[in-house]
Amino acid sequence: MDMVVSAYARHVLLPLADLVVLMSGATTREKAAQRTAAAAAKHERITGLFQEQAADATRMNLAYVAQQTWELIQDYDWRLVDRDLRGNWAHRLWDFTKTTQYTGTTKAGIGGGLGRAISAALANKGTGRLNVHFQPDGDLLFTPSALWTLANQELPVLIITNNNRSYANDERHQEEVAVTRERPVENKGVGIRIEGPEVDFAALARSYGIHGEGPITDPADLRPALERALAVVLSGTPALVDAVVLAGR
Ligand SMILES: Cc1ncc(C[n+]2csc(CCOP(=O)(O)OP(=O)(O)O)c2C)c(N)n1
Repeated sequence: MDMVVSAYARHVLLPLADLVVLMSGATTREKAAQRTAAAAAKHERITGLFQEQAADATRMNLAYVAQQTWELIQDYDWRLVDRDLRGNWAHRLWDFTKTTQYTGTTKAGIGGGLGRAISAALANKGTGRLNVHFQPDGDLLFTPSALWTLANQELPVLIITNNNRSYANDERHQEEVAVTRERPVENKGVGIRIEGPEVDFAALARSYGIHGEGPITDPADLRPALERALAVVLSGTPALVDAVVLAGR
């Protein structure tokens, strides 16, 4: 039987699920319990793998950056103001308990990251919330003047670059296209890799009047840099930590 229910899904779905279980026969309930247990076991196994990667302090991987940031901010009233790292590492490792803790997007034109962080930080201004923002390097190079706006408006945002020194998403596309069109794959980085010279994002931040840390290439240097930047942000102004990460997820 189909039944139309007009309601807010978030208010109705959980009680509805309970009701369905109550109305189900013993076999259905048993099957549901088995599925729940299997999903819980899978969740635990996958979380374990994520945490293993996050604990790997031998290289600047995205899981490590997310974890180091989390350990520092978890006791504050934090907000991830657009966007998560590639691979959604904050969502994999952080404990999100409120919908308001994330104002990010999954898909968007590049150059929009800091603009969206600015609007969230404006909304959070004066509330004591801690704005945290992961910033891909290519995205930042499209709209660096957003750094000036942050400084000008005294918006306390902790910016951590996801600096893989590449427009990496396009590098993957270039590779696929090269294979399909039988062109040399080694050319995939032409116009895409942000190297020779590398951009000094900490210096870029400083040039706009923002506290800059980095470039951080040694995992051991990340936490102290994050701590210094956090102190600046807690004093009410923005700070940027340039984390040079490995490409990929
Ligand atoms: C305005 C605009 N131009 C080009 C693209 C195509 N595009 C999608 S992702 C990407 C590269 C993004 O590089 P970066 O911001 O450094 O992130 P990464 O892929 O390295 O994680 C490009 C060029 C786009 N989405 N929007």
